[in-house]
Amino acid sequence: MVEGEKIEEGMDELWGEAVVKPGDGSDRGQLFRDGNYAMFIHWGLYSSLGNKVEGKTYYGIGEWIMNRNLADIPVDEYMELAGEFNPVAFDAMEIAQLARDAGMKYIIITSKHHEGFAMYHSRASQFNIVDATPFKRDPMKELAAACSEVGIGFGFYYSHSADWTFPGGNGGPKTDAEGKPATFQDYYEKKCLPQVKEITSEYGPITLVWFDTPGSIPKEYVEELVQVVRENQPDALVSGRAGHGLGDYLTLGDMEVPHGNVDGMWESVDTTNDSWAYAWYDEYWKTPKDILHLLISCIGRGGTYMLNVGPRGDGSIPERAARSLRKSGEWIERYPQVIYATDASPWQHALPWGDVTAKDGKLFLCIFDWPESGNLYLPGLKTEIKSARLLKGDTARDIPVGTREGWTIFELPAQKPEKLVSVIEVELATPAEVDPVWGIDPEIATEIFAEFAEVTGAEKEEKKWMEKFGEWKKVVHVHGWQEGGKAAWEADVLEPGDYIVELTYAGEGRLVWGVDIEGGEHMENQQNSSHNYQRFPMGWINFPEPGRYRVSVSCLEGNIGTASLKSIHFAAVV
Ligand code: JFZ
Repeated sequence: MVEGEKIEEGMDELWGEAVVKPGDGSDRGQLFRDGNYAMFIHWGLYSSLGNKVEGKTYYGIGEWIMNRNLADIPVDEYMELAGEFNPVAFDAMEIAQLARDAGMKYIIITSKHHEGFAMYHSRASQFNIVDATPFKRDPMKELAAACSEVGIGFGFYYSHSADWTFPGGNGGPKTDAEGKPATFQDYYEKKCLPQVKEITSEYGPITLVWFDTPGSIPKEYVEELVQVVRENQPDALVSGRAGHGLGDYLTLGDMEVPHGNVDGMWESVDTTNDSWAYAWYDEYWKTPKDILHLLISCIGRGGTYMLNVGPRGDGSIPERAARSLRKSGEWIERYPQVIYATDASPWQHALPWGDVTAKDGKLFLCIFDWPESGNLYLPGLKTEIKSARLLKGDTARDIPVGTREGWTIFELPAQKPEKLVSVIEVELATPAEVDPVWGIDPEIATEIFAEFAEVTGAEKEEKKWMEKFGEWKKVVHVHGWQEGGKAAWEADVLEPGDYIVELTYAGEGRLVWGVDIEGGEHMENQQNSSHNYQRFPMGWINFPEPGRYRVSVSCLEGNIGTASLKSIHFAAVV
């Protein structure tokens, strides 16, 4: 390659089409059906920089540090980092034990990320942790052994398309050492294929190969890579980001928990702070409660959650991340029945106070926001309840249940039994039958997303943007409002009376919105807007009786062309 050559492609070019088919129902799916929760680890040469290069900090996902949007480091200079890489604090048993204590069922770790450095002993490339560093050990051998010792699964992340330091890799140097043009095929044959053979044959049984960011990789290469995994590891899953629909399951966008249930086999990947790889400044950690909330929501929507930690360059795990994982893990250890091998919520979306998982004729109502009134309101359940018990670890107490206007009402003590998430176990007389209609909670503010609206005279669309480097956000919004355009929802009301209505939207400048109850009140109000999605108050509206209502929102005046609606909120006036 040419001295000082830099990588050219940005984030969009490298990603390509990430979408896939749902699971084929083979035995390979067992991992997701039982597991539901895994540890992801991003660890490589970039970890030793931690987003600081020659005294200057670059903000964004750490594993992209050499990219032109961050420190823009020339390839040869970057490769020299290996000579100093010496993760002496790496302790495979400690990491495996942490994952186990966290309640995670397997670990997926970067064998090679876009930087091209093999974190294991590769024969296909000298640019690896055994041959190119003073460390000289193969940490992947150690971690594979440690995982098997503590009884959890082990698997690899492998960046098959992007390789920023090998000639011909996507985003990598365009010429080889002699300055001759290099093709993707060169990279594929000399490095990618042999390395995928290595990681699938030299580390014992692995649970999953997590290919990432297919970019422009041609289909026949992906077919061959998947074939290699099938032959060497017949029980291993292949991630959806292998590309060309050849993976076993769908990986949603990063850090994305869907609002509605998603069928088929899928996972959501997320990280304990805001970066996948270690970033020295990033101390914005998910709390134990955040972690449980995200995990339970994922399971409630029918998926699996994989949560990342980024070890430092010396191999140690940031203590705050470890603490959050252990704390949430202690909760999971008390309530494994709520998490493992459970099914999605029959309500198909979150409820104002929490979320639901289900298993063997039981519902687990997971309460994130404990209601102060002593009543928990559940809309739409049509099945007879045999028993309802408020759990406290291994002990449980029966709680009174009543019904009114099609709602089920649980009587709760004033004190919540658990600081993080309290659980009511509901045993049903017959399989759960639920009307997944939205209920406007009498006590806890209820947010209903535009995603679920019936839209006329406007557009409902998914929008994706990069909030900051490496942080992708997604929203389903309603925009393109025409005269008379409406986003409408059906919702059940239990307690009649006045409710405060707020809207979450983005836009520019002044906007006037209208809210209508079909056959009832109309209200409208003017507010400013923001380029970020923010919540703006609209006013009070009255639901005169209990029952089902149809509520609609329209954009009436102002910079209507910029108006982008995300959700509507209702909170009972107290
Ligand atoms: C990719 C990588 O580029 C990143 O470094 C990290 O490994 C992450 C887990 O995966 O980034 C992506 C790829 C696809 C999406 C988002 C981030 N996506 O489709 O939303």
